[in-house]
Amino acid sequence: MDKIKFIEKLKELDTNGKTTLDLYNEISLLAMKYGMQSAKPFNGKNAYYLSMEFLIGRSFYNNLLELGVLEETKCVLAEKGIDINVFEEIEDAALGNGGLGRLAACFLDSAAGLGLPLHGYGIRYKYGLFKQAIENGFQVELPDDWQRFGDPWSIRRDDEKRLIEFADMKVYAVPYDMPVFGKKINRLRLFQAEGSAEAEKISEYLYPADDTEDGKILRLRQEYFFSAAAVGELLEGFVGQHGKDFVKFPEFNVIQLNDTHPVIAIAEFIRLLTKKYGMDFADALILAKQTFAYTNHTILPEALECWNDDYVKKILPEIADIMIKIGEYAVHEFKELGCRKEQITDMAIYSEGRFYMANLAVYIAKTVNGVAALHTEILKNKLFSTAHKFYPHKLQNKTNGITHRRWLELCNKELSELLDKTIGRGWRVDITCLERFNDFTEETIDEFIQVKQTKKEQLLKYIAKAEGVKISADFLVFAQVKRLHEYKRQLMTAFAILEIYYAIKSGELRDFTPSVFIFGAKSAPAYKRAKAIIKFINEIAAKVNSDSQTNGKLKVVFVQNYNVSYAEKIVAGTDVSLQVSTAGLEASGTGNMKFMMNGAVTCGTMDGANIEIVEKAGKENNYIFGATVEELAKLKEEGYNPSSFLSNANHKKAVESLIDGTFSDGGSGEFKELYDSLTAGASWHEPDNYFVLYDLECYVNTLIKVCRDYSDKKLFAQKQLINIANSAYFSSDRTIKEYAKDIWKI
Ligand code: 26V
Repeated sequence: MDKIKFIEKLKELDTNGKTTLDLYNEISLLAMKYGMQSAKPFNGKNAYYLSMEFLIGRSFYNNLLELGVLEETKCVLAEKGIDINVFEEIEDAALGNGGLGRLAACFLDSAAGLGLPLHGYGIRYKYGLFKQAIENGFQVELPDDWQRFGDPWSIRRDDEKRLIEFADMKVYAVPYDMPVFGKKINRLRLFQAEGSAEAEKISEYLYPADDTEDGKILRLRQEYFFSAAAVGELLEGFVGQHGKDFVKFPEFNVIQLNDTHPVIAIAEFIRLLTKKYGMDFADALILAKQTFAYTNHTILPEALECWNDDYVKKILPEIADIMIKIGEYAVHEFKELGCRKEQITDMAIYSEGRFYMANLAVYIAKTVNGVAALHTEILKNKLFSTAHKFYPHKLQNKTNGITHRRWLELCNKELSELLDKTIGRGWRVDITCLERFNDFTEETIDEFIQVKQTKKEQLLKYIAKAEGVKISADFLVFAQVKRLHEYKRQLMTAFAILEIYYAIKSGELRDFTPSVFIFGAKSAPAYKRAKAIIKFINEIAAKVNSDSQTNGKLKVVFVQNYNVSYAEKIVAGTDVSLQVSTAGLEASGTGNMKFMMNGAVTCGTMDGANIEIVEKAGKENNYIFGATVEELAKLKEEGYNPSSFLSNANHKKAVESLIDGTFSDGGSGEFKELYDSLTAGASWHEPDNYFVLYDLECYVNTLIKVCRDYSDKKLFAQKQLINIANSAYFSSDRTIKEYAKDIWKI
C-alpha cells in the first residue's frame, strides 16, 4: 500500500453510524498496515533502551504525522464531515510518571526520525499512571484503564512469549510490539505478565505503592520480569544469528539502562551466560562490562534504589548469589586499583545485607551519564566521586532533549507555519536550521505575537471548558507543570502568588500586569506533603479567583489530570515557564525545553538544564534568580535558619496562612504539617529542606519584574523569539546523536 492507496482506502471508509472509537480503531489499523510494510529487522548493531516507563502520550496524531499522512487524513475526514480533533476524546496511555518516562518516548521518536536502530523494552501495564481529579481541592486518584479504547498501535506476539522464573512462581512475558515510525521503523516491545492471577499482578500497575513489604517485592518482580525477558531474548536471538561466539555480542548489541530500575538485567545477563550457556563467570562479567551503559536521573537519596537481601534471596536466589559475586569481584578490583577502605565502602555493591543498584550499575557500565551539564558535574564531584576518581573515563554528560516533532510541529501548528514562512521548512528535518530565526524582522515579531495570542486563546478556552475557570486571553500566562515534589517548589510559587495577591489588594502593587498562574501536577498517592501542597494551591485559587477586588489582575488555576496531551496545549500557550527547583536537585528538567521551543521565557533557578537554556538564549532573555549550588553548600555549612525569614511581614503572612485559619485543609491537619516542615523539619529532613523561604523574596521580585517587562509587548516577544531561535540544542535529535556516537557506537 503506497500513500495514494492509503488515502483511497481512507476515502472508502464508511463512517456512517460509527462511533469515534470505531473510527479511531479503523483508521489506526489502516495506518498501521500502511506504515508497517517497510518494517524490517536491522542486522547491524542495535541499541536497546530498557526502561520501566515509556510515557508515550497520544499515538494517533503523532503516528500519522510521522507517516506523512496527517494533513491528508485531516482533509479526507473533513470531507466526510468529521473534525480530526474528535480523537482527542481517546485518552493517551500514561505508562510513565514524568520526566524519565517522557524522555524515553522522546528518544525513541528521535532515533526513528534519524534512522538509528534504537528499540525500547518495558512493561505493558494494565493501568497507567492514575487519572487525577480534584475534588474539593484535594487530589483524587482514579484508575487509568487505557486499554478500554482498544490498542490498535500494538501487535501481540504470542509466538515470542517467554517464561520468566521466580523461586515461587513462573510467569509468561508476552510481547506487545509498538512500531516507532520515522526514517526507520524501530520497535517498542512491552511485556505483559500472564499465566495466573498472581502472575498478572506483575504488569497490573505502574509503580505499585512500595511502602509495604508486599509492594517492595512486587516492584522487584516487575524490574526482574521485563529485564529478564529482554536480556533472555537478546541472547537467544544472538545465538540464533551468530552462534555461541559471545565475544561478538557487544559488536551487535548495546543495552542502555534507564536509571537503576533495570539494573538487575546485568545480573540476569551473567546468570544466563554462566548457567545456560556455560561461560566462565569472569568472562561473563567482562562481556557485561562491554554491553551495558547506565543513565542516572536523580541524585535525591530517597530515589536511589537499594534492595534488602532478604527480598532478593527469597524470590530470586540465583540473582542474589550473582550480585554478591559481582560485589566480590568489584572489591577485588577496587583493591587492585589502590582504593582505601572507605572508598571501597562508598562504591560497595553489597554491604550489610543490602544491594546498592546504582553502585552495581556504575561498576559494570562502560559509560555512566548524567542528563544535564550541572547534574553530571554533581555526579562526578559528589554522588559518584570515588568511582570517577578510579574510572575517570566512565562519566559523561548527555544533556536531555525533547522531540521537536511532537513538541513543536504537532503541538504548535501556527508557530510551525510561521517558521516555514520565515526560515523555510528545513527545520522540520534538521532542527539546527532554527538558528536562522535569529535574523527576525519587526514583522516577524508582530506575527509571532499573533501566534502566541492564538495559542493562548486556544489554551484558555480549553481550560474554561475543562476546569470551569474563565481567564481573559489578555492575561500574561505563567505555568508550572510537572510532577509535584517539594524540591520542585510549587509551594514557593504558591507563597509568591499570595504575597502578590496581598500587595495588589493593599494597593502597594499598582502596576501589575494581569496574570494567570497555571499549575498542573500529580502527586504520588502516598506522598502526604505533596498532596497538601495541591490542596493549598487550590485553596489559594478559590480565594484569589473569587475576589472581585483583584481578579481582574490575578488568577490561579490548577488543571486536573495533567498529562502529555494537556502539556501539548500548555507549552504552546504559555508566556513564562516556571522552573524553580532548589539548585542542584532537578537533574535536568525537560518541560523547560518544551516551553523554550514554543517561545516561553524561563523564570527559574540556576539548576538542571535551565543553566544551558540561558547559556544558549541569553540571561537577558530569561529571568534567573535564587541561590546557586555553591551558595546553598555554603549556607548548609554555616547552618540555615529559615525562621529568620519570617521576620519579613510579607513572608510571615503568606507562610502563616497555612495555620492561621485563612485556608482550610478540611480538618486533615496537613497544612500544619507543611508549616512544620518549613519551621521545624519533617521526617529526616532539616527545617525548610528545600530553601523555599531563602529564595522567596527574590522570586517575588523576579515575578514582578517579568510583569513590568511584559508591558513592552514587543520587547518581551523578542525575548521569547530568541528563545525559540536558540532551542535547537534541546531537540532530542541532538541528544540521540550524542548517545549514538559516544556510547552506543551505532
Ligand atoms: C523519584 C522519586 C521516587 C521516590 C520519591 C522521591 C522521588 C524523587 C524523584 C524521583 C525521580 C525519578 C527519576 C526521574 O524521573 N528523574 C527525572 O528524569 C528526567 C529525565 O532525565 C529529568 O529531566 C528530571 O530532572 C528528573 O527528575
